[in-house]
Amino acid sequence: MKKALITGVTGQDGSYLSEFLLSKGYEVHGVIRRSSVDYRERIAHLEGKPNFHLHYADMTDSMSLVKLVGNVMPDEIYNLAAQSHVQVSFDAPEFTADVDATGVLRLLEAVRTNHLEKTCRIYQASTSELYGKVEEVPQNENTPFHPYSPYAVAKLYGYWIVKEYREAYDMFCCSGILFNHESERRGETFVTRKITLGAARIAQGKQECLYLGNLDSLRDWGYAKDYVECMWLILQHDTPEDFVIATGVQHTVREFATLAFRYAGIELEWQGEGIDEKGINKANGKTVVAVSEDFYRPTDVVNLWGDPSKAKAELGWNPQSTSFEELVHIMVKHDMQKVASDHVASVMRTNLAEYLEKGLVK
Ligand code: NAP
Ligand code: G4F
Repeated sequence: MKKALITGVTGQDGSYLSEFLLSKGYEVHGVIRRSSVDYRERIAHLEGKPNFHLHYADMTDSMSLVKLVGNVMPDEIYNLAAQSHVQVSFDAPEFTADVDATGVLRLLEAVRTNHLEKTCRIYQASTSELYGKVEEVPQNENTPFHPYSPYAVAKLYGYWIVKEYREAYDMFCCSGILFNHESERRGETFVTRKITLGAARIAQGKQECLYLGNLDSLRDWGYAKDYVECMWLILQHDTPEDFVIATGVQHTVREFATLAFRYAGIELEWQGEGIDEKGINKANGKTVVAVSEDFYRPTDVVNLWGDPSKAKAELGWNPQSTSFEELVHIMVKHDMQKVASDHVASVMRTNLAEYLEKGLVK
């Protein structure tokens, strides 16, 4: 039985990758951080399974990583842990660098300290944000990098230190340069999930208006469930190499919103430009989407479009197994149900509080 160690196991990708590796017969070890609240929602259904184990450690704590790697002795490591929000990286640049840049170095050194450099394969979660202020479209493995946020600069260090350790110490360590991938488990402050949840709430009368930033921004959005398979394929390849993982299809934030609202039962009409642009509900003339400068970034990456030819040819991966339309549909369907069940739960809580106060239940 192969042993995999996943950092960032509580995140969107960590949860899908755990499910994927368990289905392949792996013993899966995940890294969690101490927190005052329970944030293990995405992996709650895996806890208690015989081949699924959790360990406390932190990417900012070398000693914890050295001990962890020595205890688990993994065959494969998937380094998914990161401060992964680009806008937040402008507010917390030093922390972002500590986790997303130096953290990668700490993990590589933990592998060397435990003398696993010849047996343990390492996957680094790299990103299309490295292309940043893009120098060509679409972007492939040979496109020059131009990082355009503290997050991207930190991830660029991660990319280069992985390449350096591969060449200097002959380690099997690789970067997957993944373009945006989304799902019903996506964090609620990333634009896609913010839109699908917002559309669901507005459709069910729980919210009036959704405020967004740059509607013209272009992304190559795929489905996270499809992308975790690629992480595994990269480590099963004969040679350690870096791969671009993308769908090869590009859409604007506006197009994502139009489709999400349509699936939620609202046809949008766009009026105005820039900060004054609005998404109007055609059925009643109400403004349901507006632009707020709060969501503009000091520097924004606006034209990401990946070329997955190498992954297709060398890994046999299908970049379009889930289409853009299917992805938006999956997310909206999930969030329509979530908003409805949150409402039922909240009514039940209110009723229960009232009954307890009146002494009707004990
Ligand atoms: P995510 O949902 O934000 O998950 C990030 C994970 O990192 C969480 O489990 C988080 O733990 C953990 N983490 C953060 N700081 C840590 C620390 N100091 N020590 C240990 N763990 C820490 O991100 P994701 O979307 O799954 O992305 C996974 C990886 O792929 C990230 O490295 C991201 O930068 C990269 N990436 C993502 C995309 C995308 O579109 N999703 C594209 C390209 C690259 P808590 O739960 O405790 O916060
Ligand atoms: O959803 P986003 O926050 O994702 P972003 O910045 O592309 O980063 C994600 O993908 C990267 C891969 O390219 C990962 F490396 C990274 O970890 C993360 O998972 O923003 C997408 C676009 C941006 O151009 C942003 O300016 O949407 C624009 N946007 C417009 N309104 C908004 C909003 N973004 C957010 N988060 N919130 C808005 O209201």
